[in-house]
Amino acid sequence: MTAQTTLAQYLESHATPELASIMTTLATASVAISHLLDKGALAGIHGEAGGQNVQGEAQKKLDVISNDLLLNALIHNPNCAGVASEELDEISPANDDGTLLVTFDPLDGSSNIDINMTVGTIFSILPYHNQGQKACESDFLQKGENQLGAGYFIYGTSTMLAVTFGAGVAMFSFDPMTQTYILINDNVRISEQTAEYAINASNRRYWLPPIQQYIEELVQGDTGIRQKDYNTRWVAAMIADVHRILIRGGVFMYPYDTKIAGKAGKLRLMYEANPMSFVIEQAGGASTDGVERIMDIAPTAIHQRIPVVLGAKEEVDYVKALHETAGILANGDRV
Ligand code: FDP
Ligand code: ZN
Repeated sequence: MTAQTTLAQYLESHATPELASIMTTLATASVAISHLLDKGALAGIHGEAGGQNVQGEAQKKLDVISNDLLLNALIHNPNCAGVASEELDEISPANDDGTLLVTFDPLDGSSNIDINMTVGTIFSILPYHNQGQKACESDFLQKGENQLGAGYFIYGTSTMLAVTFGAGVAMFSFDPMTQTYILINDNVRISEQTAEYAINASNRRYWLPPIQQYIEELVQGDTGIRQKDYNTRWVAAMIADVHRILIRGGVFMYPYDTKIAGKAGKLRLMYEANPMSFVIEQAGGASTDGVERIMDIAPTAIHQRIPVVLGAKEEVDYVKALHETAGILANGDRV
């Protein structure tokens, strides 16, 4: 039997001591979150915050508990200069001498908790350059290109971790016996082609013409210009849809739509789009808002939303080409 590589051993040779330390903090918090999810209804964590559990005690929603766990752990890590969470309006400064900033979505797909379906924690690690000063929101507003590390913990039928430090993607599986993450693939790759796509088609009438055209072509399958059949998969938790793509390929879209005026897509640039784009690109895929590479976009606000098309490179490039041909920007404006 070959020796197993633990996350700690992997980090020793693939990450700086600072990044390794942040990753260890994130992994420890993920294990606590995973245990709470295992207990499910018995832990009184289902339902809305502000409600009561079966013992009549005040109840917190699990996304709030996960946020608190991650935040408390990170701000006590001396390498962490600041934290931004999808759950909190304001960023949280941590240690002025830290060299790293962390953003996270504590529980992506949280509407899945009550139905016992997959959720996960997405994280992104950025450099911090203003040592000696308290971190503020503008320190976080860096392009995804600057990320030093990113990935996700997925709490599905088993708990897994996918992570990149800019030299490929590694995947780990949590071993409940030893309570450690074990390396299962040190070079995750996704195919440039696919016959599987993920989109919430109920928004169809609100999409821009290039996305309408693209999905129409896929739906026509082997009777249309793509000349092959496509299959749809939609878990409705980005984390699960992206994980599926890492495992067996595909393309995921939450494009711009006109359903709510002034809302530029649903997903968040700093907590969802950038970290997932880093992972997908490092596995050989591509990621765009329809026009620009997501990791080239300069953020303007910490909770900024953005359209997302990511996964199999050929499909992502094709969607980009459709926008170009139509002369349409990712936000619906004309070029
Ligand atoms: P959720 O609101 O449950 O956190 O983060 C947004 C997100 O989930 C994504 O994970 C998911 O892909 C998307 O919303 C699902 O949106 P729809 O309900 O509009 O399909
Ligand atoms: Zn989310």
